[in-house]
Amino acid sequence: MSKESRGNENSKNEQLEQFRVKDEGEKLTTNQGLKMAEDEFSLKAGERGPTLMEDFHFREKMTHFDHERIPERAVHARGFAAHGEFEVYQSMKKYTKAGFLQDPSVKTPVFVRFSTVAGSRGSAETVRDARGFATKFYTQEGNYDLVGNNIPVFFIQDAIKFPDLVHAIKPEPHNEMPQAATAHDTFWDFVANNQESAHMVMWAKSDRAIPRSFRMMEGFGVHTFRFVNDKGEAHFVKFHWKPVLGVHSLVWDEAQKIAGKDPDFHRRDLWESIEQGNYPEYELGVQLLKEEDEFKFDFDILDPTKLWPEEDVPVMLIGKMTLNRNVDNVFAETEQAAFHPGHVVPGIDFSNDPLLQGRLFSYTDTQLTRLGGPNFHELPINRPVCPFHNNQRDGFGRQTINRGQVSYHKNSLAANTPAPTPEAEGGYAHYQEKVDGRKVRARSESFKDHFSQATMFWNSMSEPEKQHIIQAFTFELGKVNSKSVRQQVIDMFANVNLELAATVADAIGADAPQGGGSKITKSSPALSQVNTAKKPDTRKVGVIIGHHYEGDDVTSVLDKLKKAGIQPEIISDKLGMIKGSKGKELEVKHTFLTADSVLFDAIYAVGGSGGSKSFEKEAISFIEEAFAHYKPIGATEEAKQWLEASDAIDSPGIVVGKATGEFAKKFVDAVAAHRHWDRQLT
Ligand code: HDD
Repeated sequence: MSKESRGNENSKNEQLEQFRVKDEGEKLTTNQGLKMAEDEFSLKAGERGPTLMEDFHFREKMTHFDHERIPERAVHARGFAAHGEFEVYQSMKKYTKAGFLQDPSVKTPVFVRFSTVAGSRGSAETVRDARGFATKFYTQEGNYDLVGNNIPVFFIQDAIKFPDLVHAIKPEPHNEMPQAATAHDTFWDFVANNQESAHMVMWAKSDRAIPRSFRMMEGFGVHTFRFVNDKGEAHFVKFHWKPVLGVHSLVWDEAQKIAGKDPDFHRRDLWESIEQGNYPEYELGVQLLKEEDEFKFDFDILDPTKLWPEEDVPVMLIGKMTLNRNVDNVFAETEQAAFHPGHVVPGIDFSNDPLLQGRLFSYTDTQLTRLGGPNFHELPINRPVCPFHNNQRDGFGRQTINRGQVSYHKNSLAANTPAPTPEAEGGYAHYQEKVDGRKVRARSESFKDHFSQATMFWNSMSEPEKQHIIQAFTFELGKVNSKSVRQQVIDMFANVNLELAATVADAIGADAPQGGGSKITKSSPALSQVNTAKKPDTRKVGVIIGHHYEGDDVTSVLDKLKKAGIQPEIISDKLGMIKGSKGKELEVKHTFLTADSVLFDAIYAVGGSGGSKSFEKEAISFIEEAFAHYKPIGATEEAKQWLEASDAIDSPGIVVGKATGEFAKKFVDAVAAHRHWDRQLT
């Protein structure tokens, strides 16, 4: 196959290029191409008279504006996306015939949209929530969408309950509060009365729900899918995205403050990383299971509230995705992107997971309202890079000009084309799974254990992670008004872990659980973020330095931090240049007013207050906050007094010393560790 016929990583970009328009430097025209002599004043009967109906320019401009907004997504409304490419490490021919998983020399273009779930389009990004992780692979066999989340299980087992779940999570209908939060009565009432949610609730109250960055979270396809090879043999498969930078989270107090200080925190982080060439990378992992092993587990592999422990079914890393290009226009690309779990390619098929089965209906359906008709596949971002032909015609916004007389099948006038492709030649044929059953509205007995894996998740957490879960329950239930709902939740989670339920009960004034407890002792170390990759790369360090700084030359430390991939940014009381003692100049990027401790991964306190009390107060407050959020703090001997004033001394993750190479090395290690949980906070 030639490189052209296999496609290439630029094929989507080249396709989009046909639709890009540069307005800068051009003449202003109407949509009909008419150059206008005036764009500031409507056409009036006299300078002080009424506007005339004849003013087609006014009408066109205003009509377009009046219709600029489209409905936001019913869920996952707040999102941000980027382009990139995917390459497979070695051929997966043995398991799947999917074309984009065959040849390591082929790079497949991708478009990935990350999102929160509950909040509306303008809501803050660091709220406690699952994150969407939706990937569109533009393959030569059509678009393949992997529409996943950063949590590997879901709240419900059957898609028919999705509207109920979403109604319970969203702001309450009588007063539309709270925005982008599950800390309210209806969500917890749903949880307590739909106990299949237990496992995902544990994840959603863990650090996973407050990621540090889209670049530092895992993605999961959640459902069991099928890989089918060219011999027609199938394997069950679960998909994973593993971030190369590891999985890291914020702490809750920090996440809430960031929501106010920078509601765009996650998109800014993604956008800036790509602009700086720090391309986010994720490895694609698969867990594979032979068809005959379907019933070997103590849970049903069709149940989307269950994961396959990685220690039992190892994750095979099969490829890498790199996000390397920001969008040109958020509306045209990110907002108009339409993902659908039913967008598959030959070699990838479904399982009978009842949640997945329902999703296969919902996603195309929702686009009809959101994108205004059945032609959304023609929008530039949604077009496949391979040709597409069929007998579908017309509808709002149709762009394709289908030529010819025939638009039906079968026909003789066009020699029965467009023609189906036999499976052996690459046509999609559904896996011929044998199914046999009565029509019933029921849940399988094998779906009825709601607590074992929730307990396994709890057992797998480190002590700080457990404390965070307790705090999250305490916070959220503390916001629930109904005492009955609070008690129901306590009694429910007693089935997961008694200590968890009893501690939360005590904190929220509920009765200690009467029964419950779990016999499950299994844990899965892969679930704890303690065991993730720890790297200093792209971490932001706030460097506090004043215009009177006279100490060691800190530029060599800053250079060493940069060499380790860290991004030091200077914070001071005023913008401008700071002259160090050795004459080297540093540019101030933020002032105490525009920056905040919560927006950095670590603080490097240098000095130079010139005795100004207000400068020192600001510096100390930055340090205090970083300390309370378990962040690494570095300081020169001069700035040590600020640490002492903040009680942030002699604790893990605190590095004090002269601006030497040794200091830089220790500080880089402290930054790479992300957070220092063993710090004593008094
Ligand atoms: Fe969904 C959007 C992920 C269950 C119905 N979903 C949506 C998006 C993601 C997910 C990432 C945003 C896509 C984008 O960026 O445009 N959804 C999931 C996962 C689920 C899940 C991982 C469980 C495993 N979803 C689910 C069910 C239903 C839906 C059971 C309905 C039966 N989801 C939708 C939707 C959305 C959507 C209402 C809103 C906007 C859209 O589809 O395009 O149709």
